[in-house]
Amino acid sequence: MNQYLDIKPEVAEALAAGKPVVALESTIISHGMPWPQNAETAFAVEDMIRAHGAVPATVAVIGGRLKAGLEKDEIEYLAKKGQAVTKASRRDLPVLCARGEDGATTVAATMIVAALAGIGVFATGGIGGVHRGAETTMDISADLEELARTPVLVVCAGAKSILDLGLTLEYLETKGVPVCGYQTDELPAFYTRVSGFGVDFRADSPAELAAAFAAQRALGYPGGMLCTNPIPEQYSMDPAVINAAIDQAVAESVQQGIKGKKVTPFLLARVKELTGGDSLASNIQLVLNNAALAADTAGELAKL
Ligand code: PSU
Ligand code: MN
Repeated sequence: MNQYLDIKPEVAEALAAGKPVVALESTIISHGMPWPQNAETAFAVEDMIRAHGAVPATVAVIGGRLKAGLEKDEIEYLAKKGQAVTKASRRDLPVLCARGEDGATTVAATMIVAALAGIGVFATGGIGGVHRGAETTMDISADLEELARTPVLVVCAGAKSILDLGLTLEYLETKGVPVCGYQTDELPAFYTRVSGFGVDFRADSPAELAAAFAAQRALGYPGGMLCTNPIPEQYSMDPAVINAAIDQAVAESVQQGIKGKKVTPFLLARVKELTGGDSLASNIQLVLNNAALAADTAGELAKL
């Protein structure tokens, strides 16, 4: 096992027994939601995964250790510390390990730790992607590169239109990352079920999704797969309301010269302020929905 990795005993036992395990990220806890909803959601997501027959492994860096599976007090610690925790993507892990520091892992960093631990399925809310204006800023999330190189199935609700969704799909196509729509032919846009962009393939059941990912593994591809799962109808938001908030947040980020790793947390926080509690409630529901699908798919994968 890697010298920096700690696998929670419950997770290690499940992996050794070939039982389904689902990884979860922690940037969503520290940077994606406010206290105390962030801790409540993290616990509810773990409960949802258990209710669907899998073992949850929330990932983070604590004191320089890469944790595959957190204890409740560790989740609470990250949730309370919030934005003061380092947002950790691929490039940040080595320094945090060397210095013995804490980090909340993004999709990219969570995939790295999941793969080191032997976990194949990961549930989250939204992934990073190609930002609007990337043709001049070159702001492209390391999440996309990680999907190209690390063999983990990531279940999300699509990407927020804080990103350029068309360019994000082009990038994934170039990198050979299969993009699945779960029970849909269209890429969902996180708060809404539609985006106007098509996905590569559609899966209508966890078994179908698991079979596609198993085939990708059998082909020996280095990279992962992205499953986009639309937000349940009753929690989806009015596209006009959410898109107005997103447009305003993007304009403010440009005016204020926000750059680098601060861009995404700035946009997420601003969209949340502009839309009040509505977007937070939707965000929580879609993460729960993704957790259930990821757990069911991990269960199907374990049978193959
Ligand atoms: N998009 C969301 N919610 C999130 C994130 C992105 O809708 O919480 C977080 C995830 O952890 C994602 C990270 O991996 O932001 C991407 O950051 P960046 O764009 O800086 O790579
Ligand atoms: Mn970026």
